[in-house]
Amino acid sequence: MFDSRPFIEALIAGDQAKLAGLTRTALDNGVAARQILNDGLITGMDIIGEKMENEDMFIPEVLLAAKAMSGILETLKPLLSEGDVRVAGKAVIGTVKGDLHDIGKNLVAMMLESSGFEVFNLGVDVTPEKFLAAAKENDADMLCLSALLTTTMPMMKKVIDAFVESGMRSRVKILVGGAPVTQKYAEEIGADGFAPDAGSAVKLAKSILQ
Ligand code: B1M
Repeated sequence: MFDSRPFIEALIAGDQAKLAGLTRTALDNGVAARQILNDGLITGMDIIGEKMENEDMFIPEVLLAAKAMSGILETLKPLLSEGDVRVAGKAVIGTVKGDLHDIGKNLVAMMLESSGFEVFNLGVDVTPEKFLAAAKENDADMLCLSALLTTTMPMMKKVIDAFVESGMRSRVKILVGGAPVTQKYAEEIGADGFAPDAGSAVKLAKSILQ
């Protein structure tokens, strides 16, 4: 029987070496990569998301856990046949044009990926046209926009306008986030939701795509 607890503990501790050892041993003992991913890592990330929301875990620890998980994902990816991973949805994410902050956005991307989303991370300083092209090309269900500056927040509205004008708006849920962004602002610009942190972004994304 697969015991997921050591994986969850090592993930919460951000201990990539321990996680790598546990993964190697489990694979050698015939545990499926899918089971390690779903029962160990994704469950662990769900717990971390809750801890983050409750302020039992803070950004540096969460970044460490996210990094550790990304490392193990690289090991598991080739072993996961198509259909093994619960694909929760396809998400395009990026920091809007004029804004170069990416730490929080990358954390959201990693946590979405860890929670079963296929994520297309466009990076920083992303134009509305680039968001639109990526959503079309990848048949995205969801768009996640990040802005850390009050001066770049209006760019989120420009992205939403571009989706409306192209006729794509009804096909893609749009979530926004970043330190200066609020629920009220999200409603004003016509976004489908706002998440104050990466943990709630995953929760919101899952509930909105259900
Ligand atoms: Co800048 N910066 N910065 N900065 N920077 C802030 C944002 C600022 C608040 C600092 C301050 O003055 N107190 C201020 C903005 C003021 C304002 O607009 N009101 C500021 C400024 C002014 C600037 C420059 C203009 C400074 C200058 O050059 N004069 C300049 C702008 C450059 C540009 O973008 N064009 C600038 C530059 C930089 C650095 C390059 C040096 C660096 C960024 C490095 C990088 O990202 N690779 C930087 C940093 C590090 C910061 C602070 C200190 C930290 C940001 C951060 O990474 N936080 C920041 C002050 C602060 O926020 N305390 C500041 C940690 C991160 C995990 O949190 O990004 O909030 P956060 O992400 C959270 C949530 O917001 C949410 O989830 C994340 C995880 O929980 N979230 C989402 C984020 N995106 C989401 C998307 C979603 C959902 C949730 O989609 C659905």
